[in-house]
Amino acid sequence: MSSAGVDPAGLRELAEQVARAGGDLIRAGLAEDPDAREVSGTKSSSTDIVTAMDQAVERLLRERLAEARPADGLLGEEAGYSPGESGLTWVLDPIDGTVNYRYGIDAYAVSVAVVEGDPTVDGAWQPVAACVHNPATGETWTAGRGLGAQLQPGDGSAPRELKLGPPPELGQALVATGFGYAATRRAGQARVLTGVLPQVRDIRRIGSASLDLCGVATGTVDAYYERGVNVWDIAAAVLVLTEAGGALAGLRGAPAGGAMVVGAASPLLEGLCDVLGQLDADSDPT
Ligand code: LIP
Repeated sequence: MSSAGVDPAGLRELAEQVARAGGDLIRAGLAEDPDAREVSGTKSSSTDIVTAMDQAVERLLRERLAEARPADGLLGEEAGYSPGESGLTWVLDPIDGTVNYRYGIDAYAVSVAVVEGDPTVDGAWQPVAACVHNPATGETWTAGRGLGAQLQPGDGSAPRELKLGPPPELGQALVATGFGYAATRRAGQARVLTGVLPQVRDIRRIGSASLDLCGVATGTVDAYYERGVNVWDIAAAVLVLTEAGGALAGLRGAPAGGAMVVGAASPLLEGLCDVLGQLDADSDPT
């Protein structure tokens, strides 16, 4: 499908409906049993957990999208990739920030994006519409290609358009980051952190890439970087940030992706990329 046949407004509405339905399921589960955060398994390491709720939410997202858009592809953190015929693929993280959900920390999100291109290849996909919904706070970010980015606060107050102003210089920047689940990678990320920390205002480790990037779009942090995130962690929030006037990059001219994601407004983006490049932040310890 060409961009000409795509309806960002209608797709944005569907993304929000589906993400909110996932949030409703999470809230209903916690209302029945506030301790309903049981871990159902682990993935890449003993700390990379998946909960029964992750799996239940992704099933719901897939059911709703298959019913509404049967020709589209689906790519989710828990159930993998099912290519479609339409040229569009829905990229799903049922709970981004699973560890926060498990521990009752209100920083996790249902992330729903629809993209053109191949979401399995860094730099080969472009988001068309997106929703990032925090079920704990009610905060809901939406974006559509060319339609801007919006934040609906969780307290019912009026939604607002997100527009980034000029960013601070690097030394005044509040920078969010995250860490992987493998000990070797975490050791490398700790080394990079000791190089970044003296050069910025401060660091925040929130625990959800989608909320980190939405935080840049909202202005609650000035920049975000992380090595090792997956497309489902960021696909929706990437559109929120770019539609709010921000930008994303990898290092040394590479596209944002698994090696490194950096998100900020220019020229802070370029300055942080330079520091991370000097620290070889897109590689692991040998
Ligand atoms: C999380 C990311 C976060 C990262 C965590 C984890 P998950 O995704 O959103 O940025 O630092 O280690 O990968 O696993 O909760 O979907």
